[in-house]
Amino acid sequence: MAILDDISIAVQAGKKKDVEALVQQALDEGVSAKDILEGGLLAAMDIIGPKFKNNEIFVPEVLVAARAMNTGTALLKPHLAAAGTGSRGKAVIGTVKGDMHDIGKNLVRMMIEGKGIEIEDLGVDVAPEVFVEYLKAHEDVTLVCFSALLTTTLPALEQSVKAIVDASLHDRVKILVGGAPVTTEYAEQIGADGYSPDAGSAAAKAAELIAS
Ligand code: B1M
Repeated sequence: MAILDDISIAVQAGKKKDVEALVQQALDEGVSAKDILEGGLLAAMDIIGPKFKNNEIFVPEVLVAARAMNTGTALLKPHLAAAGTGSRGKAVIGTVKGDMHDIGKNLVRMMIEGKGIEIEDLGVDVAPEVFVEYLKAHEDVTLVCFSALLTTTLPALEQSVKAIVDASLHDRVKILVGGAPVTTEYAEQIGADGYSPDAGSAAAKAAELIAS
């Protein structure tokens, strides 16, 4: 579909305003949010990823592309999953310490919200003690979601899980982890309660963990 290619090209070029206008146009033309996400926005990241790896493009270009991408996903938010009526529970999410990647985390947050779960977003580069302080101050939160995108921040993921356990919060709070370098085996090894490879399955897992 031409408009999806246009969205992908605009994201790659970091043209935030064009992305905004094109995503809105696609929605107005009746293209589904899922198709816009997968065929336009994520398709752009599939092109950017290898170029970044091969040093064909660099951090500044990827950063503006990521901003354009986040603008597009924010527009899709109300369409990606209908919000449930009433709260099905409370959760908190963040990207672990040392890690600045937030596109995947933002998608996971949106999909979890779509399940009717209230979720606070602590942002990126979140230290384990910040999660712990938040959970101590919010006793009705029963799920913490950690996102990690770098192999070098996997230790921070493990430390975040350990901090929850050490603070004696694990009886009340379930732990969901994910991100490109994370696997089911690694999640089990570090003591997380759940792992999901993508935003859709993360939302389903979040609902399951909150209900258990
Ligand atoms: Co970064 N980066 N980056 N980067 N970056 C990767 C991850 C990399 C694979 C690129 C590459 O070399 N091919 C590589 C990591 C290699 C590795 O560790 N094995 C890499 C690197 C090396 C780096 C730097 C070190 C580069 C440098 O400075 N030399 C640096 C590190 C900065 C830091 O964090 N401290 C860096 C910086 C950046 C930017 C800032 C420029 C930018 C991020 C901007 C932003 O996020 N606002 C960036 C980007 C955009 C990427 C790529 C191109 C795209 C990531 C992305 O958003 N993907 C990425 C290459 C790639 O992935 N192809 C790359 C789309 C997103 C929807 O997917 O994030 O995987 P993803 O999320 C998915 C799942 O993983 C899952 O669901 C999401 C949706 O389906 N998921 C969860 C994520 N969190 C979850 C949590 C869950 C469950 C599922 O439960 C709680």
